[in-house]
Amino acid sequence: MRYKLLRTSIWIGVLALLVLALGACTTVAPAAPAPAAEAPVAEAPAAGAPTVALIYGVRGDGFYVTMEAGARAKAAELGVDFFADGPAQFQPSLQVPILDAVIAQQPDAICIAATDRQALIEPMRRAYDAGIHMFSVDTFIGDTAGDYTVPELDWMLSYIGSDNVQGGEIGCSAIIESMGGEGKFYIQTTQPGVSTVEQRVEGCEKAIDATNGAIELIGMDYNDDNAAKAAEQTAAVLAGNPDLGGIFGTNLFSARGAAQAVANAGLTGVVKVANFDAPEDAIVALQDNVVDIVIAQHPYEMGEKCIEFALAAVNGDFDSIDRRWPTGYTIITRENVDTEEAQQSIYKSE
Ligand code: T6T
Repeated sequence: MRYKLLRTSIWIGVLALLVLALGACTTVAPAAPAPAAEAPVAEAPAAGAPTVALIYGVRGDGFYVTMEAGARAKAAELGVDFFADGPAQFQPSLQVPILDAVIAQQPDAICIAATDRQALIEPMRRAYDAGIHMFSVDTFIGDTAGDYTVPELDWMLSYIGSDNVQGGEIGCSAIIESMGGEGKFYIQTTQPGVSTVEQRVEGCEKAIDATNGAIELIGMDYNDDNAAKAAEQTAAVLAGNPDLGGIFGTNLFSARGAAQAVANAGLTGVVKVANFDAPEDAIVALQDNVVDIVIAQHPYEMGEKCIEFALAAVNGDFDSIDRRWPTGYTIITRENVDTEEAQQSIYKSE
């Protein structure tokens, strides 16, 4: 009975948020796209089929695997030559050489998930200076929260990705609700300088602040996008804080590690977990009560949209490119996990 009430209250909390912000549906619709881009100073389209490259954040991450699948399918549909590459670890020092190698191949456009909001500005600008149309997918660069209309970043044609502040707030509000609105809270995240996870933390802190001190944030650890490290750090926090009530894992690896630590400590159902990202194992953890909400992004759509925009740029149709394309979420709970919509939002693993 207690469990049923708990589940219901999680669901009501999530629904309340969604109803307030966006309407009573588990799909969180994106906000209206930002105005169209101005035509950049870029070279004329190459003869023959245009080529678009996707440079993702890290290899083997279901989120980027799914994004690549969306981009590849859309490229095949629209007659675009497509290739993708990315580093073995989520690190600018490994991603920049890949970007440089891609620039040398002179594609018409690059869709890139920058692994650092500052370190990638200059290398990405090099690509633009080489006449390549530039798009951000997932993460953005700079300090303007993904606003590419500002003069210093107006060479970037679009930022295609989730509203990450909103996502963090949804996840943490749901967990706070399931904690009865009070208690100790902890955040597992990847590394500083990554726009997406930084914004998710910001959204989570908004939810915590809204409790006026009833929820205490006892700490946040950086796991370098490594689930084993996240599990180790979370285990130490659980051991030192037997009254911990809730955890937010800000991405796939952070949440995977946090969930493993909670299960290993025998605290399933006692410590509530908000799981950002939706790989298969997060869905299993949800069904096993180890995590309580899964926030699925729409990476397939990010990949598709970037190819569409890239082709528009190659064709000189800049008016049809939105500077900002938010992709929305599917919020998965134990109530709706078996629906077609929830099942379709689970990330691909290969
Ligand atoms: O959460 C996604 C992505 O949005 C983020 O920028 C990095 O981590 C993921 O790829 C999941 O591992």
